[in-house]
Amino acid sequence: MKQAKRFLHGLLGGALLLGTTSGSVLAADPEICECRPGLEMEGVPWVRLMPGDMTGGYFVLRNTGEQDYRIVAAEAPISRVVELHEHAHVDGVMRMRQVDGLDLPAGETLVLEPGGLHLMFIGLVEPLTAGEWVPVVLEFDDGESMVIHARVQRGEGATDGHHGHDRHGDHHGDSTGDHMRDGAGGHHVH
Ligand SMILES: [Cu+2]
Repeated sequence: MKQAKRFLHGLLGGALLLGTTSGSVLAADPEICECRPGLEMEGVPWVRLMPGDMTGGYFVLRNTGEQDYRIVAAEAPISRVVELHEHAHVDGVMRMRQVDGLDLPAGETLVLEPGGLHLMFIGLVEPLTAGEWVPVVLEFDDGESMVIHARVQRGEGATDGHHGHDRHGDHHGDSTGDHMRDGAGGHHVH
């Protein structure tokens, strides 16, 4: 969340602050997931910044509830079509292909990530901008839907659902040796 805010801040400061003054604009982080009961978004959903007219979207969604879910479609204002895709080895080559749905049974976690399941945004209506938030509607097999917000960013390097790559301000006098830092030291998971 912190990271998202800083990103938004930079964006607004850079380009979009045309006569708007208040900091209240900056508080307008979109809700990452207007989740259905039992569902929790882990980390920040993201859309890859890509040249061309299609790109992928990724998120990690946990089902902590009792109810099984199945996502059967998605749509977003940034592209004409959003498909549900998987990567699969076909004759030794990784290919993407469309799937009918994404299952999210009770107690399970649905992971959309580069090289695996993903949302495919096809026919982008205009070029994306890093830091931009994209609303995505996920539609379920029971006719219900929910909105998530994904942030546009460059490839895996940035934040693909892992965290702790960007923790500044933690560098104070660490003279006790590197071996202290083994493991998941600096990662705060919420
Ligand atoms: Cu794809």
